[in-house]
Amino acid sequence: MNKIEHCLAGILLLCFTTVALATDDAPVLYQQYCAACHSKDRLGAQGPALLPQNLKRLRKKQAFHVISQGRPATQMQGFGNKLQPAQIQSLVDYIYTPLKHMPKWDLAAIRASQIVQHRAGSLPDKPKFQADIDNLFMVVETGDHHATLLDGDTFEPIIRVPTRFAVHGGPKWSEGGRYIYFLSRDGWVSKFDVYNLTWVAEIRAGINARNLAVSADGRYIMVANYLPHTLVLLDSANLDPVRVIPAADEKGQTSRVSAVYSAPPRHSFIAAFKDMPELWEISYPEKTAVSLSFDIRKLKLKGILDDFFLTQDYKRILGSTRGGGTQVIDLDSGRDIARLDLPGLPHLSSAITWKRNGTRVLATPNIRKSEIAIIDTNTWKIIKRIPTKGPGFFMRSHENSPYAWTDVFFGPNRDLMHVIDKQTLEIVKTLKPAPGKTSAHVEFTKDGRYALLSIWDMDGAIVVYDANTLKEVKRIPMVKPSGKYNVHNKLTRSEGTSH
Ligand code: DHE
Repeated sequence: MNKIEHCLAGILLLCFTTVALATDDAPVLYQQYCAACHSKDRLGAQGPALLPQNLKRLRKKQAFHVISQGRPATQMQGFGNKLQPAQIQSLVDYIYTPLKHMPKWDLAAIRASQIVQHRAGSLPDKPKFQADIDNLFMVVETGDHHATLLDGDTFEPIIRVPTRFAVHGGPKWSEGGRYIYFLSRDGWVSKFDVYNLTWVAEIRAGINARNLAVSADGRYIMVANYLPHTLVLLDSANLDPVRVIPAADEKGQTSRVSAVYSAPPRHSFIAAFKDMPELWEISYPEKTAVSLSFDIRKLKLKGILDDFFLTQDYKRILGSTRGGGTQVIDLDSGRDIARLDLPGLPHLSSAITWKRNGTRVLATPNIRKSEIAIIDTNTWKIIKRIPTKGPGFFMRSHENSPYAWTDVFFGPNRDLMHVIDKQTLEIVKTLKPAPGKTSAHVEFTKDGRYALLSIWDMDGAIVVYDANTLKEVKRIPMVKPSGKYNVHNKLTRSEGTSH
């Protein structure tokens, strides 16, 4: 090829690329820009399903804004610098078009997906390694979809195993730390036998799932789904599906499930919904019960709960709506007992509590405002708003620690971590463990002596701090370690961690 031909070929290639990029053929654009996170058939994967049924609360105008600007508090980036407005509009119209064939994900489909590698009872009942089981951590490494089992005394990894794609939320421990259950965004529940360091069973409970909860007695797993609109109850032994509970109101209008949590003292699961103002309490039978009845108590609310927090005694629930407004509901009477002035979007599922001046205070980060709100849980009054260097996502403490840790997850200061004195309610130190890299999600050892912090980076780490002197003790390389979960703190429902 001579120089002129080379130039012409270059111009042609440029024209072709421009034409290809300028296409407003929505299905093509979708495959190019959206499919990697939302799946090629729009059923959701790491990102939510993009179907009209799932977008009920998002007006088309807002969807246009989200595609061009991204969505705070999610991994959704903006495409305004890559796509023309007409192309964005064609994508909006495309995602609001119903699928020609809505896939069913019923009991039969769930059952057909089940994989049992080792049946319950077939593996030894003794750990294969030496460590205090009560002080183990499971670290989820979302960077390359792995999980690391960490010894909480030596801070040495015991094993690192691949997980399903995009595990989200906290994996849940059960039976004294023998088993741990993971959930991926695309609905896979995976059971890991810690004693034998192996996966034992898996099942796909939904097409797009939110989170899972384990019953207090360890016998049941409840999965909250976005798609389909269901709660799925599994028998924990081999993850056999027991029941699919449609998430629907009395008129048959279905809803995505916001989340489900276990309420051990109540012997129940508590679920809230994204598209209907209801709160469900699903009780499970005692071990000795003859019949398998799962009663559902449905409370009507004044507003939708997108995110919520259950008090330590499981008597009250504090819930927030993305559109604004935080309500306190008494779980026994179902009554709305207080309203809180918490502008922005308090991240209540990350809230923690502690005792101060004879009362129990609740502290919540806010994913739209640079503050930590401190609330008296007797009066439900806000007693302090602690200004931070940016909106935060997670918050943690421990019964034995004088400090509460909170990240600055969003904005230019995301490499900072504030340490707050739980009595004076002042920030006493701001750490910068890895300049330029997000530092987030702290979890304590079982005695509260050490705090483990994540550096959310492909070249990331767990940084271990002495929780009293706030000095670094150790750095363990990890691949974007999103969260870590300590057996003791989770199973004892420590006031300083999420449940
Ligand atoms: Fe999460 C927990 C919802 C985005 C990382 N997140 C949870 C839980 C819920 C939730 C309901 C509690 C689950 C549990 O542990 O039982 N998360 C949401 C959202 O609605 C939101 C804002 C939007 C979405 O994309 O679904 C969202 N979450 C994210 C992220 O973008 C994060 C930062 C990265 C990721 O992995 O996707 C993220 N979420 C986490 C983590 C937890 C979590 C690490 C566990 C917290 C804990 O310690 O308990």
